[in-house]
Amino acid sequence: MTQKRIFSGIQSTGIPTLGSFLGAISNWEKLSAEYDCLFCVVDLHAITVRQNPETLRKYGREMLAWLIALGLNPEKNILYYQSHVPAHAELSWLLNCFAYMGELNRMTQFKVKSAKNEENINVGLYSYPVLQAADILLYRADLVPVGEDQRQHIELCRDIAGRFNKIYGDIFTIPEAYIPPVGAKIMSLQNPTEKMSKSDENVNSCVYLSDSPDAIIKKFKRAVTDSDNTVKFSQEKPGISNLLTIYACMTGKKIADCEAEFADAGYGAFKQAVGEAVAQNLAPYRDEHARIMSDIGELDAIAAKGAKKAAESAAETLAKVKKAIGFVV
Ligand code: ATP
Ligand code: LTN
Repeated sequence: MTQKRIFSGIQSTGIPTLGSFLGAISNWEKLSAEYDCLFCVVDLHAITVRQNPETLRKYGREMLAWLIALGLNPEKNILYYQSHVPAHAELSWLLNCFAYMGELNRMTQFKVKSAKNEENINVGLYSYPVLQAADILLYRADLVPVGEDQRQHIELCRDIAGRFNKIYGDIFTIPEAYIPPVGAKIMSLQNPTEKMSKSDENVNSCVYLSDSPDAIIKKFKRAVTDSDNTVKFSQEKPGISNLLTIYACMTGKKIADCEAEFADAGYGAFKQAVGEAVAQNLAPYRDEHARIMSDIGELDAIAAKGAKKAAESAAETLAKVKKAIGFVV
């Protein structure tokens, strides 16, 4: 039996955070043992928000190096940059003609990002989920491991694929989202009702994977909580619940056991313990990232190899799609 396939992507808009690590990349690493995987640095998506050219290039390479440092073996998984495989943009155009404006108008990420970038609500930002659908459908992915914020985009991808298949026959594989039971939405340390996001302007909101152990511990000490001083998971306590989730993910313990562990501790001791657990867990990855970044030639060679393999697989789907639509072949 052939292995089932995974596709997932991450934007090169900054240094990955503890949120992208727990919500997505750590699961990519776990699932990669059983699946045939493609992991893509989605730099075409990144330019839906204005980017400085040098910074975008730097973040692109850094992101690829993070994926490798976090355990995605380039010999076993296809790792590459989206802009290196033109089929993504090509299928995206075709799918634009099968996506409805009514659907795109409902996308939460579009609403949030347009509110944050009022001066640049571009068409790319609007059709972003269509390009995302193209990413997934090109490779006939069965499973798409993402954080909670991406659930709506995967639903839309399924809808577009189903609509296309209904007209043209069984062309696309309809993918499933894989959203982890714990850690699917890590919240900002400064505003625990908002998602931790690598493009947040407040650096204290995020733990970046590149942060030193000292910086990580300081950020957790400053984390916004409440005045009640009991370590309990509840809707009324978003800050503490977020810290409990992070601690549970880092230690592999159940939330209830974490609550019990800190039942008699104050917030100070709890925050210190969470900070230490995160700092300790992330330290080896940071060293590995530095090692990988010291050989850009090798990193670029990995990306080139990945793009070649991805392009071969994408070409098969694209040819089927074009034939089905009725282009002269
Ligand atoms: P940006 O801030 O540039 O929009 P982001 O940090 O929100 O980026 P990405 O890094 O592109 O998002 O997301 C990569 C993957 O990580 C996605 O699957 C996303 O759902 C997941 N992810 C991102 N942030 C979090 C978070 N705070 N909690 C859980 N999962 C997350
Ligand atoms: N939209 C996602 C990144 C992304 C993606 C994808 C995820 C682009 N293409 C395909 C899964 C599958 C984000 O904002 N994090």
